[in-house]
Amino acid sequence: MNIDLKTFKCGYVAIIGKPNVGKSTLMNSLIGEKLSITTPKPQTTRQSIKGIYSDENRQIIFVDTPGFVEPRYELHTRMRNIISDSLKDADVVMFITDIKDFPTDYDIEVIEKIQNIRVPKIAILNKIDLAVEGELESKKAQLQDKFDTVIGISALKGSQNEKLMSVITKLLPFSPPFYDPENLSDLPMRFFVQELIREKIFLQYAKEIPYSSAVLIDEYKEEPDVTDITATIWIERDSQKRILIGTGGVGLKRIREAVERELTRSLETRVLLHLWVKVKKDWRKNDLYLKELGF
Ligand SMILES: Nc1nc2c(ncn2[C@@H]2O[C@H](COP(=O)(O)OP(=O)(O)OP(=O)(O)O)[C@@H](O)[C@H]2O)c(=O)[nH]1
Ligand SMILES: [Mg+2]
Repeated sequence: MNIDLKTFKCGYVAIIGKPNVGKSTLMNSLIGEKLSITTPKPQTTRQSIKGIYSDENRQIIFVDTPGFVEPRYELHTRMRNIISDSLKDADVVMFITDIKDFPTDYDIEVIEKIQNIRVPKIAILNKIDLAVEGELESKKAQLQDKFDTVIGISALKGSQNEKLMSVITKLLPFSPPFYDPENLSDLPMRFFVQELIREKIFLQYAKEIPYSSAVLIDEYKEEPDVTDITATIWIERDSQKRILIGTGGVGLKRIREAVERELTRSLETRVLLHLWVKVKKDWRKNDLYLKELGF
C-alpha cells in the first residue's frame, strides 16, 4: 500500500454506550468482519476489543467496550475501568444510544461523564430501522448541543457507514499508521475462539448461565490439515454446570458443533474443539479467579 505521510490520518475511536445498543454490531459493520461478538442479551462484551480499519488514506482503530453497568460484581468494576482506559487513549469518542430508548438514565450518566473529555465527540442514534416518523429529528435535537456531530444509523443494515467513516476521518489527527495495515486486530486467534464460545453460550441459554460463564483456551494446535483446540468453560455453581452440559451432554455438544462450524468456515481448515466445564465458585466476585480468567 502506498501512503502519503503528509496527509495520512490515524487515531483511536472509543465506542461507548449502554449495554445492547449495538456497539459491537457497529464496529463489525464498519470493519467488515465479525471481530466482536453480538447477541440480543445486554453485557455481551466484557473486554475492550480493537478493530483496525486501514486504507491508503487512514487507519481508524475502533475500540469496542463493554456497556456501562451498575457494578454489582468485581467483574463489573473491571468492566468500568476498561471503559475509562479506552476513553483516556481516544482521539474521538463515539457515544451510541438506542433511538427507541433514548434518553435512559444510563445515557444521561454517560453523556455527563464524557462532557469534560477534550476530544471530538460523535453521538449515534442507532436502530433507526425501528424508529417512527419524526423520532430521529426530535431525538437528534436533544443531543445537538453536546456533540460535534449527531447521526442516525442502523448498524444492522450498515446504512450511513460511508457517511460515518468520513465524519470520523475528518475528526482524526494527522499521523502515520500505528499498526500494520494488514492487521484487523491486535488480539490473538485464541481470544476470538474464546469469544465465539461465549457467544454460543449467550445465544443458547437464558438468564444467569451466560453471565456466570467465562472461557479459557487451554490448547491451540495448528496442524497442516486441522486446528485442534481445547477449551474450558468456567462456571459459578455445580447446578449451572449440569444445565450447561445438558442431558447426555446435548447442551455442550450444540455449543461445540456451532463453534466448529463457524470456525471451519472462517479459518478455511477443519477445526476440532474439545470442551470442558469446570466450577470456580462465584468467580465474578473473586479477585484471584478474575486474574486467572484474564480480567
Ligand atoms: N433492529 C436493529 N437491531 C440492532 C441494530 N444494531 C444492533 N442491533 C441488535 O442489538 C443487539 C445488541 O447488539 P450488540 O452489538 O451486541 O450490542 P452492544 O452494545 O455491543 O452490547 P454489549 O456488548 O452488551 O454492551 C443485537 O441483537 C443486535 O443484532 C440495528 O441497527 N437495528
Ligand atoms: Mg458488545
